[in-house]
Amino acid sequence: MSAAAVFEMGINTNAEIDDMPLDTRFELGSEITPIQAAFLERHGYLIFGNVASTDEVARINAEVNRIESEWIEEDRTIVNGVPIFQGLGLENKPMMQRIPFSSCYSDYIKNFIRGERFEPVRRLIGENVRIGDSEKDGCVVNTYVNVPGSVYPKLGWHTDGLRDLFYFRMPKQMLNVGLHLTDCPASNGGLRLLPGTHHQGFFKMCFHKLYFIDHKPDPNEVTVETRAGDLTIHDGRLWHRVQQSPHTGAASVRRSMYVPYLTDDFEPKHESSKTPFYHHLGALARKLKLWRHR
Ligand SMILES: O=C(O)CCC(=O)C(=O)O
Ligand SMILES: [Fe+2]
Repeated sequence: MSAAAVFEMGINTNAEIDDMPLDTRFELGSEITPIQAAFLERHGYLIFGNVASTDEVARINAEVNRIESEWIEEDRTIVNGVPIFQGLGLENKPMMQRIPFSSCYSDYIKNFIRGERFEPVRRLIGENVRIGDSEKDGCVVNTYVNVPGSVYPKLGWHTDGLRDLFYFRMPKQMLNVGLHLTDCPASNGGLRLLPGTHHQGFFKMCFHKLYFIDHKPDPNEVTVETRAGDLTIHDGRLWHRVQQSPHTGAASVRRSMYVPYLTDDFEPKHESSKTPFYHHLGALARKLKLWRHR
């Protein structure tokens, strides 16, 4: 293709994106289309509908529930140096609200996230990309619920590049891939994104909002409505949050699973891995919350 033709294609793609709603649900095919790539570049995220079937979602949820019961039984509080968020869920029963390294404890999840349908997502991230089952926090499952003993009913504004900011470096593009395991209409809270903020500079990425403390809706935020089985991709530099459900009990439950696609050096964790200091802070905050509840 000539340079002029490529240039023209770019102009047409941009014009098409101007007309697309911010909550467009795309279809995940065998490749990421130029429109999808351009939408991601412009806004910093993509929403794909119906990536996992109802049966697959049910199976993953069953696996997560099994891991949760086993860990409750074992009184496990930490995996590879990463604390599990432990709260009290429905009927005031112990609940694991953030399960790290899930794919190390479930062959089904481990194989599922390596399925052919995710190849275009993996290739979008880069050629030399691997799934880090035992790196960073592994494949994390978040379960939000709004009950008095919950330590995780919502998540304040943040970017996922905070760790880099501590080292005074601008995070490189990192794409976070989330599989949604429950239906979540806007009326049940859920994921909120601030489009285009992945293009902001270092200063705004540090100070645009108060990390994790600020929960206030932003007039420019986009509400991501998901059905169980949808997949989202968001740029790690984008500001986002999880809005608390206005419902309580079972109606407020929302579950998401984030698959770690990594490109940096292989750094597996193990039982004696040190707890990163920000996890110490979080663990303290959750303890205080539960203590106040008791
Ligand atoms: O639950 C979600 O969809 C978002 C979770 C999130 O932003 C995070 O864990 O950093
Ligand atoms: Fe996040």
